[in-house]
Amino acid sequence: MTTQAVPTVAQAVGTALAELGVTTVFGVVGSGNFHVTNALTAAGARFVAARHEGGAAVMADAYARVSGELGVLCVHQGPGLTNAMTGITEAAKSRTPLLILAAEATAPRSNFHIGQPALAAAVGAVPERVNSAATAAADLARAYHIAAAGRRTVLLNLPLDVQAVPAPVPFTLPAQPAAAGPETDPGAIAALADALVGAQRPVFLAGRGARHAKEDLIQLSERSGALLATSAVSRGLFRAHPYSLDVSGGFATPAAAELIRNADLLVGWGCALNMWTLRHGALVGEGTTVVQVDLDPDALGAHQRIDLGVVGDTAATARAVAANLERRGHHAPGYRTAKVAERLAREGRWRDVPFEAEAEDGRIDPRTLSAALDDLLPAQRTVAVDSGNFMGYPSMYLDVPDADGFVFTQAFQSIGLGLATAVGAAVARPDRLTVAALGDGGALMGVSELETAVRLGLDLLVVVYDDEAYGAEVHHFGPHGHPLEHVTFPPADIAAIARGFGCAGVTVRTAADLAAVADWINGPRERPLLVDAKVTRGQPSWWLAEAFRGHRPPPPTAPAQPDTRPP
Ligand SMILES: Cc1ncc(C[n+]2csc(CCOP(=O)(O)OP(=O)(O)O)c2C)c(N)n1
Ligand SMILES: [Mg+2]
Repeated sequence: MTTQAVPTVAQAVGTALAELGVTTVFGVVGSGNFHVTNALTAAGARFVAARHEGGAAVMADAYARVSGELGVLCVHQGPGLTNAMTGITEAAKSRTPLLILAAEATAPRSNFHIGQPALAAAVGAVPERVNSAATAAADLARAYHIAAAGRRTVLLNLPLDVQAVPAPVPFTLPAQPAAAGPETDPGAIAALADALVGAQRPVFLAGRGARHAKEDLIQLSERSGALLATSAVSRGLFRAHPYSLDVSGGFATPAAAELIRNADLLVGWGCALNMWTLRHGALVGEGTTVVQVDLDPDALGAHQRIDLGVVGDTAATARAVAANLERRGHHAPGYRTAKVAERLAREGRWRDVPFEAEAEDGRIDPRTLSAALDDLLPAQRTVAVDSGNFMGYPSMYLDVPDADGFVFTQAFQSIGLGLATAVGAAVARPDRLTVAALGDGGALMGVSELETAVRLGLDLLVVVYDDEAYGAEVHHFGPHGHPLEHVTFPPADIAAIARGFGCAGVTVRTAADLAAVADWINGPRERPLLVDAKVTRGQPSWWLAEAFRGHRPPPPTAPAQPDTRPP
């Protein structure tokens, strides 16, 4: 920390952010963000140094999701920002409140110069800039407000020349206008109440926008007899509730899918009702009434035809509808019959669904692995999942204690984010064991953050579902006779790689090999453990075919002649 009397703009910005309440900042430090980072930490914030900006961005996103705080990422100009772009895109698509402090090369001929605002805009982040010393406090206040109150991912560019000049004294941030929530139309409240009164088998689907509305939704569901389901990102919200269906969509158990399909009323609460949650509409029965409640009018009906759209906060709307039902004396058992309760108790979890383990020499069925891990892990856990064919196994076999216990950075469907997601979540919840569930492809893509996990001393278990392949592509294209040489790999000793980073490492080929995992879990857990689980390769996961329907046309059968077109 320099001792000059008048702080520079860089120093004033860092200090002001810590004073605004920023506690934790993720990043990689270069010359351009050196001073702002030091000012943040001098004023009391914690800086978590990642090994790649892609990891830092995802850590900041996951930290925000789990802690409920504003996420803050701090990067060098140019490549520091481009390295972070995939994580920034994930955050922007997820509406994560995230403030990115990025140095910005001012000289157009600098090697570091790129169009940073255009880059942000291209991925749905909000470009902002500290334009001058005179406007710096107002610029910072505006960017912070858009990110925190507006729940947006904001790129605050910090031009190098502006950073270096003295800041105004005092450096006072102007107050920002209080956000006015939308007035919910009383007619829409009454219409939703009418729909609930008329329904015999209502089901609630709670998305990210209902994470804060748990208690209000449970109360309304009790009054109206609704079953409770979530989208994948809100998994865990209704955990342990006797009428919880867990996740709706591709991850749903057969029992949950059938109960949702047989609903006569579906109400989406802060939930996009997209193809993932409704299996391309297959979970919407013929004649089912669909209602959607969302803060954002543009979200209504965007993915799924709806019969009624309600603009409003999910918690406030649920309370208003419950009050309406109370006035009418409506209190119905609805879908909450003894038969449904029994069925959910019997077959409400994937772990209750029988399967025949796939046999392959020296390899373990991913379901056997996941169920055994679920038994071994402490109940207080955070589960972070990467993308790939394997992803359904940890997502559905590993129980989570609540919605903060499941971190699903899948809005951009990028592989390679799972490990950094787990690191950010572990920083947010050091009281819980964090589990990173990765494919071998995603694990090797994001592997540098193993060093971060070791350095930070995180309570972290990394499980690699290692099929030595991009299994998602193998199972999609293989059955059609396409060549697979670019999506299959020779065996890699990922446990040894992890040991090189300072982790403990175990290779698992049979259920008996899990004894070493149990020892680690029940021991002092002094260093993270990576489990390289050599999983069977014969079958695609149950949800994969469903997922591929969403974003790729069915592959043609392999042509007789070699085909060099990209898939
Ligand atoms: C950054 C990125 N690159 C490529 C893809 C395409 N892709 C989707 S799944 C997948 C395979 C992932 O392999 P792995 O992590 O081993 O999981 P598996 O499918 O084998 O279970 C790939 C390459 C992607 N989604 N994101
Ligand atoms: Mg794989």
